[in-house]
Amino acid sequence: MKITRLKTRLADVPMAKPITTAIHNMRSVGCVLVELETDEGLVGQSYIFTINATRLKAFDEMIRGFSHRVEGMDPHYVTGINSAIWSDINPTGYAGVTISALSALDTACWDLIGKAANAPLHHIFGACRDRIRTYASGGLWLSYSIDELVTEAHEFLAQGFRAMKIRVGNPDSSVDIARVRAVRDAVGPDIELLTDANQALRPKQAIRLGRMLEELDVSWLEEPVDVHNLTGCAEVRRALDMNIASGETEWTRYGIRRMIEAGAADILMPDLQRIGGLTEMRRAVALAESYDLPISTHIFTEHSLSIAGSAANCISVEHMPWYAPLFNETMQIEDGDIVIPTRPGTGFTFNEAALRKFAV
Ligand code: SMN
Ligand code: MG
Repeated sequence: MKITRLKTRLADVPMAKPITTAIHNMRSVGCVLVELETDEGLVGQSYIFTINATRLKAFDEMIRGFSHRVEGMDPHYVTGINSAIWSDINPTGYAGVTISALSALDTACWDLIGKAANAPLHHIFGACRDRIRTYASGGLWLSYSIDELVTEAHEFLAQGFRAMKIRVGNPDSSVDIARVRAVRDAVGPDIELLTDANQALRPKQAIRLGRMLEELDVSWLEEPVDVHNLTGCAEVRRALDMNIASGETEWTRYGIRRMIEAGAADILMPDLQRIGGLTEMRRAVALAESYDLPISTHIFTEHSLSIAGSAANCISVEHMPWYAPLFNETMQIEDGDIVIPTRPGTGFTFNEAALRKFAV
């Protein structure tokens, strides 16, 4: 099988209403959609995203700049393609637009490998499970009132979720505590609550907040401090009984390695785009496993399910509904789990009508 053409399209999917975290203001999800056409008629698909579609063209340009690395190649040689792009980006660096481009091309190759074998990728990687614990993450934003938080928490329960993530990181921690307490009271003791501070806190403030969150039986505090402050994050981790989850802002397995070496997280959260695609994701996950550390994948839910189905140390996936409008297939939630699809490749294909509707 040979890749005959790299094709990209841009889309911008508006959110139902604007949302905020401690550091993000989002009103839409911009995507570069990548397709690798082949001489066998199969098409490998993947995508990367930018918040509010900013700088989308720069990402598109970087991806298309690697057309010579995929066109004419057999996608089964994905590790070789990955290494060639890795060498190409040496002068530009191993973060940001370069690694995002690598991610898109690598994952599209894997989608082709699955489609050519007529098998889901977790079977190809070596499966360990057919379903994975998930938590509702497309909500409970920092911008919501307490009434909105409570209403949405009930909606998540009705949708089949048994866990959900609340954004925290208000300058006044008592505001965070009142909000988390309202959700805890609404959902009862059996639902798992997670929190994400999106790097907003100083270490001492994070420790204080964490101690109060422990009283509300919160399972993890995510990204408590600035991403560059690994020492501070490790300090928070050592001071709390509660788990620290982090890693979404790290690039490649080397970012994950730095985080592990610093002792900065109990649960690592690799992000498919920022890690550099499924090849690099599997390396990062295996690295975490060699330190007996669990992982929980960050956003990119549909395209991370093959990792969840094949990595023994994957404890959950973040359920982020942003990209769902782009696909023909929907994620199936049952009793708090996502059923890992057995369709070939990633198991998700672009919906042409949606791509026309959201085209940039
Ligand atoms: C998050 C990431 C990207 C945009 C908004 C929110 C958040 C998460 O950190 O983990 O979902
Ligand atoms: Mg986060």
